[in-house]
Amino acid sequence: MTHYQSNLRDIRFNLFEVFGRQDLLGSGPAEDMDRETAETALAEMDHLCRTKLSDALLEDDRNPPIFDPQSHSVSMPETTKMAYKAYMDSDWWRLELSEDLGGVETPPSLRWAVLELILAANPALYMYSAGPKFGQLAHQLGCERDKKIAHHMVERQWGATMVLTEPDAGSDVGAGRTKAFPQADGTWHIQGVKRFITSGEHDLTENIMHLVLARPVGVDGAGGPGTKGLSLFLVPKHHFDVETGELTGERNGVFATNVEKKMGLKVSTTCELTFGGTDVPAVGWLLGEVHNGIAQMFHVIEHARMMVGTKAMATLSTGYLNALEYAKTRVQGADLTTPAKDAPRVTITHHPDVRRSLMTQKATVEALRMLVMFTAVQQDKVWLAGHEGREDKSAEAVNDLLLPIVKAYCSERAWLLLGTESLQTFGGSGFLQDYPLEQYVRDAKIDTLYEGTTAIQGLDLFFRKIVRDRGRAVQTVSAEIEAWLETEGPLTEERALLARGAEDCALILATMTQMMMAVQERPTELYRVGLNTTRLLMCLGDLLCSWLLLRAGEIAQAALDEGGLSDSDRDFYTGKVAAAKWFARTQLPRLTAERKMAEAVNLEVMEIPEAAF
Ligand code: ST9
Repeated sequence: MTHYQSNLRDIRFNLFEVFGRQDLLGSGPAEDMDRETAETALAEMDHLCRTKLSDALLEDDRNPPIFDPQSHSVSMPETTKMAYKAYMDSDWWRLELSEDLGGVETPPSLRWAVLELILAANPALYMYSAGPKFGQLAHQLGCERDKKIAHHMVERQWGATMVLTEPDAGSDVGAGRTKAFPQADGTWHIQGVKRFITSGEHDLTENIMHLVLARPVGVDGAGGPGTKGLSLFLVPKHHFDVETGELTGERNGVFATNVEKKMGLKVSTTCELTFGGTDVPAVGWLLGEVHNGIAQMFHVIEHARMMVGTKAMATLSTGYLNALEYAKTRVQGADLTTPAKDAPRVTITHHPDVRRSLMTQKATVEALRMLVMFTAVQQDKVWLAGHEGREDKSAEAVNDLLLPIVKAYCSERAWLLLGTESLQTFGGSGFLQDYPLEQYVRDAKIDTLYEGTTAIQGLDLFFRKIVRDRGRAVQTVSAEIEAWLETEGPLTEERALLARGAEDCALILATMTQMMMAVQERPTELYRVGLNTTRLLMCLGDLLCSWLLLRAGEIAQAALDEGGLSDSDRDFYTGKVAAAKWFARTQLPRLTAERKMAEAVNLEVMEIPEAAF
């Protein structure tokens, strides 16, 4: 039986009952993607995940890829190879591509809804299969040559990687030392060592296209210090004919020089790549023939941050559903109100603390799904505007604001709850490999780390997405929450909690803004801001999630009030109302305490000597 469990009912509820995505389907740019096709995509992807994609995740955790340092090659386990082939044969990855590259125009909200499924079943497969999507970027940003290469990347289904990190340049990408030397024929030779490269080496595809940040040498106006001096290069593993895409049989000078041994997600290779470390030069092309590397790479990073948040949510979803299934059958102890020694034993769902745990898991994962979907709705607006030849700057800014929250809040909440609640539901059995939870915990930890740690997301949120934006996007979202609070709705107690929570968040923000204003006078005020950036991110996550769940809860309450529901729908809507109330009542009151802590932050922790730690 597969480890993978999905909640299609909740995904459909979000898409169609809360966010009205059917209005985008079957017309305009998504003419070929009508509601029926969307439903088919969800159902078929779910079936594929259940039958062909999910088993490899667990099996190959125990049987990970094998690295041969002599040949610098990786042999992937057969199970993963078969699963990968099944996914590529299914063509569902084409939902992420535009029509001119052989894709099916699909609103981002539906794409992320479908991707949630594979990210729960086998996230490594998604990452290995992302080559065509990288091709989309090369097509979008590239010159005529790059567009040809992009077509090969899609048609020949090459793998691809994002290559930023170096041994001494992790969060600080601008410290990267890899160099790029221009050649007379217009190509570049790349030299340096890159680390932590996801999917950097494998034998799933005939070629791998590396998108590499490197610092040009001896070129006017390029190659300066920091991130702005980095340019982006397309560097293939194997040389090929640019016109036809046929491999020439020659190896390019980029080699895997290590594959990391990791805590989790073992089937996804994490490689050290050495460029130009032998006699064979690592030849690349400058993407778009412009020196604008970090901005170009951020197209990939933004997509990957959304992907990581969605992956975290998806893992918590399958984790919770596994825990729920176990709890419904696990008989242990008597009901708390029947203390007699010979009282009948009950399933653990009868115990208050198990109910607390299950409802916390349910409410959180449903909240995270809504956060992902709400963000994807902003992407829908940007996507639609693009197709109509205009820009939606407001939606772009709100999407930018939400991305660090999706990435960091989803990953922190998911990792924590998978360990403290989902695994815990199994008691000691959760520690065993008989159940998938111990692996989910290991696999999900990386989500708080890669694609920018939680600390980086907190800095990005405050300094770039709020201060630099002059608070416009945050104001747009808070106005939306306020407008909702002004409407009438049945969950009055929880609405009052939300109003209080919104005030607390506004006060945290005001406190941090005041600290910023005092920086000229006292530069160390920046430390006080820095001591609050992660707190702010998590608080905004709590607030947004509470609001979204309450919106869902009131829609569910209306359906219950209207009546005429099937048993399963009645249960579903009852659960939605309960989850909304639970989350608001357990999370929102904490915001007042967080606000007080934010206001009270002082510099003591910065002033004690390092040796005192
Ligand atoms: C990794 C791999 O961890 C993990 C898994 C990979 C899975 C791969 C599969 C995914 C599939 C994806 C396919 C996608 C294909 C794409 C499709 C698209 C059609 N937003 O503040 P400054 C830019 S990899 C946007 O001064 P510092 C901006 O251009 C490793 N842009 O930064 C800005 O210029 P300006 C992941 C942003 O102090 C410029 O950068 N590593 C943003 O120089 C400079 O900005 C990391 O994530 C943003 N939020 O550098 C690194 N921020 O200001 C983490 C910056 O003029 N570290 N830019 O606009 C950071 O993010 C740092 O904050 C830093 C700081 C490096 C940016």
